Amino acid sequence: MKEELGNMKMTFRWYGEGNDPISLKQIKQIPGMTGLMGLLDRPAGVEWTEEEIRPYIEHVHEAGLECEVIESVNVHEDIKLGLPSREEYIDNYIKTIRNLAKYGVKVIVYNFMPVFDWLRTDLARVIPEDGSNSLYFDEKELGEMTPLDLVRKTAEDSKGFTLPGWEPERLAELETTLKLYEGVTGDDLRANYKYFLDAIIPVCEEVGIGMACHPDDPAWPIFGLPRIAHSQDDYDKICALHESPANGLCLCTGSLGSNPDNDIPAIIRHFGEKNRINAMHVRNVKYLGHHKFREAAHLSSTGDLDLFEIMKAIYDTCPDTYIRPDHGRMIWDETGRPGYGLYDRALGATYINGLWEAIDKMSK
Ligand code: DNO
Repeated sequence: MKEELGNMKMTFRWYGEGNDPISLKQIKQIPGMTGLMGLLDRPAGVEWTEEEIRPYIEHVHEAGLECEVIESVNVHEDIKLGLPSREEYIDNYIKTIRNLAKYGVKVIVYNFMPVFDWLRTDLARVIPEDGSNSLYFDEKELGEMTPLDLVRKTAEDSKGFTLPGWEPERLAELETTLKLYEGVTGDDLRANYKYFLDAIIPVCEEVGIGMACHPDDPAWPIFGLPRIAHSQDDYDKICALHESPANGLCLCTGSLGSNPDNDIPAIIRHFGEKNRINAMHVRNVKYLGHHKFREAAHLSSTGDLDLFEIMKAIYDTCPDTYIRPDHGRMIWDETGRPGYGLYDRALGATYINGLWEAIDKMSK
């Protein structure tokens, strides 16, 4: 966790040299950008060694950027399922935490979603108003697809880019993994989660790392799998599994906000006041019907979330957090990783910084 208060840090997600068409130089040129939510392309369950971490972090520093947040260190399915083999994977997770801390990492973003991370039914739905495109979800379309169909479609639509949460090794064993989840309830998943947190959080406290659990996206159960992180109540339970500021959230406004029942500014205030927000993903969504939405530009008036109220809640209750402008639309003929182009995320960062400056000056 960061030590200084009242000093939000704007960061950018980057997929690494050769894996991201966006360069560190371009990221550095976005006004107010302090660093990355960075990642190493490692499969879930392995130790990230110092030999791998050191050159990566040095390379980011050479570009004039910080790397105090890693997104994500993925949690192996055996940990979520509570299988005996979890011991080895938890050991590796702990070694990774220790190794990352040695190189200045303060926050690790991760999730505890079974099998799938985020889900969409279209990665490039054209927005009729302006001809740009963005990620889109319609549960009716999902209803006709099996999990395997969805994986195939997502891979086809991803334009050759690996998508976060859709790493090939995770999906190779999809059918077997889905079978293992049969009969696993939300309470079972929470019990396995507690086992994991009880093992890692004391280490995080010792080395000064805050864990940041990302919400289910979309914010409701999918394919009958247990999902336990899509409401304030869910997160209250997660926080109670291991009481510590190191057991915190990555509050993603667009993921939680996919469900209009979630009052995002109120949820930020609730957990910000408890010192449990270790990272923020800020973006907007446009509701199109029941369990149907598309991602919008960050500007409040283009979607259904109030970004001013969101930034005000952050400013008032967790002003020291790390923020990244989350998914953007594809605009200006950019081609790239769906959700993770340069232009719209840079516009998003600038808008968020503008809101922050205004709130800060108005508050003084
Ligand atoms: C999607 C991302 C998620 C997030 C993970 C964190 O675009 O926000 O994949 O990185 O859930 O582990």
